[in-house]
Amino acid sequence: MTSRGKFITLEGGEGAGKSTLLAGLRQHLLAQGVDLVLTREPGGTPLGEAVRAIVLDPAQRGMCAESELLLMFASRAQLVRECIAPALAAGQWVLCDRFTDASYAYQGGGRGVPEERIATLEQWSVGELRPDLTLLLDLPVATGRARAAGRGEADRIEVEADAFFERVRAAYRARAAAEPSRFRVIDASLTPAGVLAAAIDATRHLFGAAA
Ligand code: T5A
Repeated sequence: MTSRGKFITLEGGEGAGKSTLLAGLRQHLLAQGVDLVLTREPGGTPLGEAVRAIVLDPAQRGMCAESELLLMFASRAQLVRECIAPALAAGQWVLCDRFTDASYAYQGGGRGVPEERIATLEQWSVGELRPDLTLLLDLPVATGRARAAGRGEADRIEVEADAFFERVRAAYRARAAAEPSRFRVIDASLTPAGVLAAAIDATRHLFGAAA
């Protein structure tokens, strides 16, 4: 019988270095012989990528918090069924750039949507699926925004005020503190090599005693 694969998620504020880490971690896991699926949220499926285009579109400035949350979960419900659950069942590992913690941080912490409402949607669209490991790249808001600013035009969420991103950061840190066995908080102000080394260290237990 095939054993279930491992599910790793990357989280953090804007410009924290998730994409940079994803590339390095991918290389490392492949070198370990892991059969790996990379994906992202919002996105990862044709439906999810269409949702992503809508939620990040600066022209959608009138989007209310409830619509934003439901769109994130529409993308997630599709991704879980079309990609994540089948891959894990087939023994593949899944490395996902953001997952449900982002909804608690951005729509919960950032926009003020009550946590219980997010938990209801999580139960409905994700069921019992939780990451085996969540790497939280933690960085002062100003540093992350300065990094992200180097990439050109800001998307609909990136134009929010610093106070919004401070609430997002606080919500992420609170989640990590509440679930220390799932989260590893990484100091994202380290060099890219330092961040990768910390992430690799955090994945060791997923390989069992042999790694
Ligand atoms: N969202 C998402 C919600 O509101 N709710 C949800 O439920 C979900 C799933 C998605 C947006 O949607 C929101 C959150 C987001 O606003 P995204 O694609 O995840 O967006 O994009 P961002 O968070 O905007 O990700 P970024 O691309 O901004 O940041 P990354 O990937 O964290 O950062 P990265 O690797 O691109 O690096 C940014 C810059 O910094 C440099 C890189 O070279 C690059 O120039 N850099 C470093 N510099 C110094 N030291 C390091 N260690 C560095 N690492 C990277």
